[in-house]
Amino acid sequence: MTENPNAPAARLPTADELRTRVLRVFDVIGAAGSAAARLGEPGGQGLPAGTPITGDVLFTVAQTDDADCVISDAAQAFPVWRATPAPVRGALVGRLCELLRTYRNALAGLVTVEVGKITSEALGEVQEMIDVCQFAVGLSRQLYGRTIASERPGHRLLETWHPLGVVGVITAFNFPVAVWAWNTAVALVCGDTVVWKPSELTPLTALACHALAVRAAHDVGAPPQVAGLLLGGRDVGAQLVDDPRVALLSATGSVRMGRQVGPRVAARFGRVLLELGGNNAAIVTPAADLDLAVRAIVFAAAGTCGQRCTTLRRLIVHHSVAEEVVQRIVSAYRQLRIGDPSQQGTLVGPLIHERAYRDMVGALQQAAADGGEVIGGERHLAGLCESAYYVAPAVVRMPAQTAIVATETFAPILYVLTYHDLDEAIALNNAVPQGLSSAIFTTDLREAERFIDGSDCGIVNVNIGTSGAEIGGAFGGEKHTGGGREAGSDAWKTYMRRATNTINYSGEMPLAQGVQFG
Ligand code: UN1
Repeated sequence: MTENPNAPAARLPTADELRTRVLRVFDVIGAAGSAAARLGEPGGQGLPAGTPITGDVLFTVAQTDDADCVISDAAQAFPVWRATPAPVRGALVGRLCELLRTYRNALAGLVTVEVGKITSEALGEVQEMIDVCQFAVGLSRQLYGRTIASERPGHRLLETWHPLGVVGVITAFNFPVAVWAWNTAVALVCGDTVVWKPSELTPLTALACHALAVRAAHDVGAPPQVAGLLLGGRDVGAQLVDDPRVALLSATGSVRMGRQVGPRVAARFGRVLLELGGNNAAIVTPAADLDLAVRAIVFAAAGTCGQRCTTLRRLIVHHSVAEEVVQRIVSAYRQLRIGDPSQQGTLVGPLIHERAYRDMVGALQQAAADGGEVIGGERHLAGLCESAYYVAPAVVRMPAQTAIVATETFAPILYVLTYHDLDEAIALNNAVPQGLSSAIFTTDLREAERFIDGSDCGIVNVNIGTSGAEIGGAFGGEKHTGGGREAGSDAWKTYMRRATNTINYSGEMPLAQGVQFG
């Protein structure tokens, strides 16, 4: 792939500058001491903490040497925490919310360095944590159970909700902190304690957020062990998967990971919440407002450099508007500034690592071999920095939905397919193994409603892209996406167990279903 001559002349920060930025964040959030205890020179023992901005390793982070001890601490804190009234538990999450708001810019800066998100999206990720904390504080007074009419006189039938125990949270690199917050804020008000195993690629943001959670606990007099952290590789994650004290394992990552984790937790009758891959499509009908559609499509497909699980990967356009839609996307893509994500005006930051780049190149080659016409996808800034992987987002016109189109490649590739009849478009939307997010662009109410009925995904949008969900709804998807739901709505129910209670206050002993016994 060749350099794009239109790429703006750019300078990337040096590794030393980025290191200084990271240390400043730990200083600002008041965690310099705890970070210093874990951060070492690059090349030392532990997890390499890198940045996709330059591809450099900035630090080595000490791994958790005794995962069992962290899980034990969380298990021991559970009886105290579950006995704490839910609104008082909410106070801890409320304090965390205040700290996140205070350090919003600093944390976003760390997200940018560690995963390469542009500043606005990094701020959005921190905002998502703040939003879910606010939601959870309200929830702490709304863990409602139902009462149900009993068939027997003098009997009351009701449901009560109880904490589960330790919740294990495994998160992916692309939302290094928001997904932890979705799970943790809700689990904590539900009375569970949490042990977090972040992606190996994002130990720095994890250290920072964990330090704030511990501080919030101290500030409100809660046991700090309610929010534990495990830093390490797969072996550490495996301990969380297999430990019988972990009542619920919430795991975000690849379908391959979910296939391993799901059955292992199920084998010990633990509960899982899986948030796996997506292969999200948007349909553009002849009745679409194209100005609106193109803006939404460009953000959903190229934003976050195509590295959201909700990224738009397939565009299913009516044949009558396909030419115009593709041209408008391609011309919008040409104006996206690609480069240092911390610089104002940049819209597309780097891919996370070389493997992601190789996967993108491989997918584009396969698509071309399948008869696809590839537009864009070139590497940028390689002359400036060989170890960082900046790419132009690609649009690929495909003759059909081939195997590569049905595969999730975690990179900014938008496959374009055309359709004649809406049923055919909805069938294409559904004809992939994953079922996370989907969208239709139309001003025709009937088309919109048919899509809401027909899409088999967990998220079905109208005149909105596939990504950028608000936390107020339940987030998650069907089929190979894993079926889990987290964040808002009644997703909290996964973090609690339901007890059905029948209370007899009658002084008689009538049996249900009219049974007579002696
Ligand atoms: C993810 O990519 O794992 O809906 C989560 C969105 C974000 C969350 C994405 N609110 O795009």
